[in-house]
Amino acid sequence: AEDGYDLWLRYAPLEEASYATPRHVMAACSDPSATIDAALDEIDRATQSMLGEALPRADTLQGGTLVLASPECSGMLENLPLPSSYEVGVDGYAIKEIRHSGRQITLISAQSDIGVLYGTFDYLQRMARGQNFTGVNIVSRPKTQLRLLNHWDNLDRHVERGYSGQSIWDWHRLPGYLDPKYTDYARANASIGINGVSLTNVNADATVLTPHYLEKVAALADVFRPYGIKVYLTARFSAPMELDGLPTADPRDPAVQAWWQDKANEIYTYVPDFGGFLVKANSEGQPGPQDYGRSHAEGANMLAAALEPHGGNVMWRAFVYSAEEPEDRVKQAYTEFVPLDGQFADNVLVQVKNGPLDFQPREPFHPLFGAMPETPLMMELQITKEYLGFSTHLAYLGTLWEEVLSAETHATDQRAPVASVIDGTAHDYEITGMAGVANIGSDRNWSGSIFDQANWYAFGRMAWDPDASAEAIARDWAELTFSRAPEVADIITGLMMGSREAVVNYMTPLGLTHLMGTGHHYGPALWVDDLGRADWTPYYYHKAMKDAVGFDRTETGSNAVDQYAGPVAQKWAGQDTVPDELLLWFHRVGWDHELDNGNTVWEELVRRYDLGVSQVEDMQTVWHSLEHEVDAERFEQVSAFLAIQHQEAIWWRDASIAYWQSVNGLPLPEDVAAPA
Ligand code: GCW
Repeated sequence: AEDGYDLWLRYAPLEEASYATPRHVMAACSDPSATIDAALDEIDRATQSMLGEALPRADTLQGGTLVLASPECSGMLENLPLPSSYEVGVDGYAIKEIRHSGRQITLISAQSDIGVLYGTFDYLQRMARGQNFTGVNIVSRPKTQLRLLNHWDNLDRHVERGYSGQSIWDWHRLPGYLDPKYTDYARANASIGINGVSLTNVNADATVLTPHYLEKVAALADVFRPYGIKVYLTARFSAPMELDGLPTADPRDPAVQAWWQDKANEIYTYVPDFGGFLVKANSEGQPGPQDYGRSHAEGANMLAAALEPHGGNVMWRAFVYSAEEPEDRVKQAYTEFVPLDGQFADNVLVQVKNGPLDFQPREPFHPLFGAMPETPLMMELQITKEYLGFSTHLAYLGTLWEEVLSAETHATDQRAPVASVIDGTAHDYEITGMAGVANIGSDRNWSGSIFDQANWYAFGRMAWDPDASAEAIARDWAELTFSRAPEVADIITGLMMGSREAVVNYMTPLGLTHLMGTGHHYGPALWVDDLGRADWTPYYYHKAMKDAVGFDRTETGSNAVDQYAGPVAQKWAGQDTVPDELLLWFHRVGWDHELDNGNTVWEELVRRYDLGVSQVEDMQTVWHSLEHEVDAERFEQVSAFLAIQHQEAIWWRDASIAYWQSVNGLPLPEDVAAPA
């Protein structure tokens, strides 16, 4: 059934095989590792599905053989030209058609078996997209080292901000029962280069660190290992107190340090290649080093010291802000972390959300990017759509991520786009990484909707290559998921490329932000002004009054704009130079403030809300044109979700306009259609 379970690994039958389609497959070693076996299995499965029968295995070289080889797997064939580590790094790969011992072969090779597996997935996906392999010559290496999914999954299987069912980790049945889904999950991740998963919620308690759970964690790690995926866990800072009754969790206390060292040693007896800890500390009520007057660096370094002998890393989140702190929320992380630059241990990465607020439909890039040259910064993206309509609204996030990754920080003499900070080139970081908050759950289609699978896919591709094009990724996904017919793939790619801007238009145009319903973050709540916590209150973010709207973050206001490098700050500080998209994020202006296109802010707001609704209508029309190109099951589900999105875009528009009018008393602009 076309229920979405197969994700982008559907391997739809090929009408005709490319001329250079191999006739046999072989690994260049007689006793392949579990990873090479996984690659061979994937080739079986994929060719069975695409070509009607699995490629036969060859044990001697013949013309037309697909050969898998690495330094570990080369014994059976002499003098195979393996790529150098300069070309492919530890886990990149090469796919080449070559002549070897007088035979024409296709060689997938790497410096490691996992590189071969990545190359195999790339090869099979290209085959699925109908690529012709004659003379193929592909070299790919990831630009970041740590490419992680962060699950916000609790042990009771509730997923924080999850919209696709319960957690896929069935803790109750682990370790005795290994759901085959875990293997499919690992395949999907490996197919896009993801090499780590943090299993538990950053808000979870410390239970997962107990032996009873570590056994279960070990069972998952065993399933993932052949696919190159390491397991990480969240480490609640107060764990020594909660699990073993220590009187304190102060990172300077030797007993606390010893506790973490013992705990790390213990974890490695269960999971010898354990990746490390992900930590949310002193943020939204979580315990942390500041409870004892210690800095984030001291806290992170204590955990880092415990992991260091085993080669593990600490990912310390920079998502910190507090209600007691009067400083503008979007400034607080920079204020706290920049002074700590250079103080973190070598195996610590600071994990920073793409923007300074919280995964909004649009934010400027986080000012920490470029501001911590001595501290490896990872980027944290949110794949699950907490603020973008959960799993019913169609919003392809590739464009959102491309926007932030390509933004220029001007942190060095070069323009230093955010991507160059993340891939380590701007500041010569020793370790690099990217994390995505997973949108995966127990739903049959994994992600809650078919189009949300594209966000998982795009995350992996962009973690591998932060300079990748959102459009190219959308097209690859559309071809793999729906159809390799160019007309169909074009239409679906177009639909995806405009989708996020539609959401921005009907929810938070012109730099407005954080106007969603309190707590659940679904639907408009612009009018909420009395939550008792300014930093969670919509009014705090728009500050609309009779004469003006927007948050002044220039010198005359919070001056958050000053946290950016000179050229960026200058541009955004000017009401005439800031792009319209960020106007009300940085500025407070009159409703009659005129924009470049001649509209007043009021007129433009109304126009954009309307545009957002009509963009969703266009998406519906376009989707309906595909009725006969897409299977009925997926067609109907997408259609129904688009209808929900349409209704809710109208809800956003009408509620927003009505609220603004109750404040500014202005009539609807004349040339703009009245809300239905
Ligand atoms: O986006 C906000 C969410 C919280 C989340 C927090 C965080 C895990 O509303 O649910 O908690 O961010 O990133 O820590």
